[in-house]
Amino acid sequence: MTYIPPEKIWELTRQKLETETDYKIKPYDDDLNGKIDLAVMPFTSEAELYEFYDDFGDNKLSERVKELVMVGSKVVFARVFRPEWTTVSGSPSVSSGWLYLDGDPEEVKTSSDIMEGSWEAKWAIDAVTEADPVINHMVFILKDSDNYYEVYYYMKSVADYSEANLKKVVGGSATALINLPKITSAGTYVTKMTRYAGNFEVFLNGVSQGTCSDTDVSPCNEIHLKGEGAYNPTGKLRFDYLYVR
Ligand SMILES: [Ca+2]
Repeated sequence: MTYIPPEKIWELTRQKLETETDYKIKPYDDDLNGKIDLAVMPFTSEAELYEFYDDFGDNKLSERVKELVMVGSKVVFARVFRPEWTTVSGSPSVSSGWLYLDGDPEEVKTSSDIMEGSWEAKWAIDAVTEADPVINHMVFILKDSDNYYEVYYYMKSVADYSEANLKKVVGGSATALINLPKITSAGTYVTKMTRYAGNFEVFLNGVSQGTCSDTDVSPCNEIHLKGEGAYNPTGKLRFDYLYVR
């Protein structure tokens, strides 16, 4: 029997989904060797393809519910669908489809090997004050705790006291790669980071905030989401979804 590596199975599946209009993917584990998390039922509508997809719609961080999810009229098909998250610190909670990281700190992590693509997260903050920060770390590419790329928001109600950037940490030393608009008020935000051939671009609410080239951190082993700000518990940092494609 010929060995097909998992990434090749995904590529073949992707080609099949993209080229056939009346496809039938057999149930999970039947002929995909369990390497793909979500099987698509016999179906004739279009699929929305993701490398990684989590909507927190099952209100869980572990023992995830792998139900069929639609985005508009398209069925979600993901190489990694609703992954298992491990709590790094605090007591993260999930309710009404939102992941809450509103302790000081609260952090979760999951495995990821994705070095290229488009990471998008929708998140919200209920309150921003002058006195105490709420900090949002979206660590989309992490090799280890001293080497990673993150989108970082240190939020207060006064811009001079706030900070926002795409940051790289190499050997424990941080460098801002792209400065982003400071967030000084409550609201719901969509942050997207793209990276192709080492070229980063970051978007806030669909608007590009700049580009840069960097290849110092490799490979990727994990994604982390981390909130800080128990001094401002009304902040309630939370995430609606995170996906990569
Ligand atoms: Ca959600």
